[in-house]
Amino acid sequence: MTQFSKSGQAFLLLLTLGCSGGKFEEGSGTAVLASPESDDLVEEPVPTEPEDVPAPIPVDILVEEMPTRSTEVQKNPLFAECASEPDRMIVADLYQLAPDTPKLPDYSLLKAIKKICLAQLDIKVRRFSEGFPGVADLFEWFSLDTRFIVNVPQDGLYTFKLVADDGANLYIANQLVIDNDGLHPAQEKTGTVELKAGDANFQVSYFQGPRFEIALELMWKGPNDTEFTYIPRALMKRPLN
Ligand SMILES: [Ca+2]
Repeated sequence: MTQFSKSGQAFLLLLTLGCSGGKFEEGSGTAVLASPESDDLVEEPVPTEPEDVPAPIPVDILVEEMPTRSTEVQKNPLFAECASEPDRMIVADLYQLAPDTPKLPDYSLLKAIKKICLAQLDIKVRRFSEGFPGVADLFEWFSLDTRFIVNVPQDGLYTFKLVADDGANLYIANQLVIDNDGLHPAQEKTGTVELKAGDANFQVSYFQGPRFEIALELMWKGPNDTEFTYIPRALMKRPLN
């Protein structure tokens, strides 16, 4: 919205209030109002054709037209409560790790803090300072054990690519397909496996070492594909337990 139209609406609002409150002196030809940019009083001419004046826009509509960046982040967070996001099929147990943990933990020795859900494993290298829903300030030394079901479209050889900062492993049907474990900046590893058509249990175990950067991307290339793509969300389901 331009400064001109904003000050025009403020003017009209004051004009309306002035007329209804009886404070406006009829026939003076000018109205005194406060500029939105300063406390100085300015004079502006009063329109002579009041029937052409549009109604002032309500203040609450003006406020709604100006979204902030923080509301955008809240609308599509990386990690969300599973109950509030039923379209997110990747379920992750969140664990806190001891500082200086050098590799993926033994989950049987830890207790998960909570469950969260992701829409896709498409987290390119980025700074992570948002924390998790209900667990603020956890930016480093955490692990996500993610699970989901993929409806494999046809029999054949599938190649997977796993990019992680820090470490991550891919398991399909409890078999290790890619080992990209350890403390490191974003690093890519690939692995090939023969799959049958139908549902397969996927597990991507991930951990973040020192703050702030994170990355976690899983892509695949099927028997007829020439390029890697993310696994289509339409082929994913939440795990049974
Ligand atoms: Ca890191």
